[in-house]
Amino acid sequence: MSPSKKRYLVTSALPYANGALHLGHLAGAYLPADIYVRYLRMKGEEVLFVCGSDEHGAAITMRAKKEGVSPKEIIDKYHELNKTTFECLGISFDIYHRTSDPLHHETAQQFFLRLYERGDQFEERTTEQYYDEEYQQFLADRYIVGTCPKCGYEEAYGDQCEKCGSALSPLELINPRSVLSGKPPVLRQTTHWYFRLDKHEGWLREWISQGTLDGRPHHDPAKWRKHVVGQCTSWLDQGLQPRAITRDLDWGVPVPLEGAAGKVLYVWFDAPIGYISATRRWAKDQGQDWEAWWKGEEVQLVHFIGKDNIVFHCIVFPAMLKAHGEFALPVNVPANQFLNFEGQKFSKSRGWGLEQHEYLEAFKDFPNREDALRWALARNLPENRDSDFKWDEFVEFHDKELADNLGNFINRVVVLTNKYFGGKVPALSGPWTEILAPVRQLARQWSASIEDFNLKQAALLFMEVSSWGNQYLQEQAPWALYKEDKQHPRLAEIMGVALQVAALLSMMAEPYVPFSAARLRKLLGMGSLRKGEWAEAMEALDAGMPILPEGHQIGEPQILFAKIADRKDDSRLKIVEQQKAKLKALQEKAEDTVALPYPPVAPQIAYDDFAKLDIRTGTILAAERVPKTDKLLKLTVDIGIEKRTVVSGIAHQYEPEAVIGQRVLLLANLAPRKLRDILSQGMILMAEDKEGKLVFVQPADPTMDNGAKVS
Ligand code: B3M
Ligand code: ZN
Repeated sequence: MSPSKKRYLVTSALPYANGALHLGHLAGAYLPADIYVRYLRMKGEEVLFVCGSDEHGAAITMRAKKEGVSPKEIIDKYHELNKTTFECLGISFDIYHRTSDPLHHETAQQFFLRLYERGDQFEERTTEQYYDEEYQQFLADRYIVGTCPKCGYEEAYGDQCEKCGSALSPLELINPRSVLSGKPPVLRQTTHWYFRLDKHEGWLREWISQGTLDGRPHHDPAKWRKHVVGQCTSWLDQGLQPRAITRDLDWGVPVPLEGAAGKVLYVWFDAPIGYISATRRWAKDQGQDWEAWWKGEEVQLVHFIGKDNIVFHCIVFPAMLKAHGEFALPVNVPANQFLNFEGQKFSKSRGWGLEQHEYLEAFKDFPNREDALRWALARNLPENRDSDFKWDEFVEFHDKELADNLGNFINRVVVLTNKYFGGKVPALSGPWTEILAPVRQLARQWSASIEDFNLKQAALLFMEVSSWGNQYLQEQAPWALYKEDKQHPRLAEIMGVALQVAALLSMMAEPYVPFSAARLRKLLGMGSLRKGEWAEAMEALDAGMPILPEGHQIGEPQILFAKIADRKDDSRLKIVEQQKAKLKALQEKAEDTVALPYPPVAPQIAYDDFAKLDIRTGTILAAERVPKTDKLLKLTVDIGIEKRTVVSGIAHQYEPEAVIGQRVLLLANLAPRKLRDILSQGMILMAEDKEGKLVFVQPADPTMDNGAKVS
């Protein structure tokens, strides 16, 4: 249990300073890291916990454009908001740095130059990229929108279609437009530096699958989460390619080379280096040596992130560190899956979810708001699968576990110790160490679970210790003995045991509910938690010594947790009800908008009316645009028995080449009509969705003959 000689450098993903963070972010990368470092500190380990704002990239400049302000105004605003919100929630970073700090620019540039000077890590490539002539600048992927080639969505971004989820490159977009000028961009040549990730594939594979580095054991791969290893393996299996690590942009860390004016480092190149510059800034302020935290055998680097950042932390950044040399690689990257909110994904545009600062604001009169949230999230962390935040569980976890279980036990211990012994810890007597054996066992499991990043399991073990305490008191019923004899010899043993359990709980509470832990310790007269106190307590118990010695004075009884669902005071439950009502309204609105755009079903017809329609299966053989029209295609359709010419109003969505060979259904006995001098002999059946998107209706089996009748 005693601390190791290791140095733990723990990081949480650097959030973009372009907006507020929601509860899913908190559960993903910040709360778990905080639980872990608070534990390490009380175990007596050397630990440094760094984070900060990611202030570069198109995420920031787009936001600035949207709000009509400078990028600097955006980062200053959201850096401050996120920093103070984390502080309020007790996320105990040693430093919350920012990548706009000149020290970061310097660190990132030095890093880049070191790789550049190695000669074999970078490659220069000249390619054609979109350029906005009016704004005279190259366009980042997010600055180009156009029609998705996969699904036809017209507002797809240059890197991704938000409608169908396909990853895209800007050159694939149909009818691309610049977000800046709204005009079609032109292609221009530009030169960039590419990081030769392909050269790192071999050792990365061994490192990920076996946990070996340079032929030596580095970490235990069995302790990495399966989904993390799985994602890395599938990436490696696809083969690593050189990746562009510079961009044409006027916001970011300038590329420190001659002739690179107007170019900056790609945000995902400089952001992880932010962990290093945060360490440097902290060390500078403390008069310490930053390198001790990044270089050498003792360094234990651990990255807490969400699953969307796995590849950058497990493949790209390790490759950068290795290419640089000297730096330690992460011993674990306990990436979390996603948290949903009442059964649905968080969505800023729909207003579904809750931001951290909104939560704090809504519950501002609730004295235990920080821990209530921390507990509800910790209790249900999305460690190996997505999990769901539910308001009813938020209430239940707080009231049943913190208030009824933990609060009740502590209250009994404090009340009874005051009553029987004037608030002084009695001399421990009897077989108290044996009685405590199951608790010590649970406490050891708790430690091991946290060290293995099973933080949710450790939360449950913490509650188990509290349940053990309640059950112990219930079974021993010291109140009955006291009634019998105020000096009953067993009272000291029972209360002595219960007090040690309470002392352990005050420490086990610290990583999860630190605000309550502090109040609990005050109640037990324990003062503020010292570094290494957990290890000392466990050693004391193992040596048959109590944590709270005889004669130690505890405080007066006090309620630790006011319930949310409190019959006498419904103010807290009311806030929860308001939150639920807000979601219900959103849900109803969403259901309405989905239902509306399609027309109601038309008036009934007789079967004979339907039987008049002669619909046949067919194939489009040829297609061409009807000159001087936007919408019309002239099609030649084979319907088995004959070929038909049909004019169809789909040219705004389908290129002629794209429809040749398309199977269709054709209404064959529609009276012919002349459109732009072409006689159209029939009509192709199409379905139209609420966005106006048209799709062909066709036989589900492609081997079906042309000419078959539909009825
Ligand atoms: N800012 C992306 C994100 O916030 C990015 C993380 C950087 S960690 C070095 O999800
Ligand atoms: Zn799409």
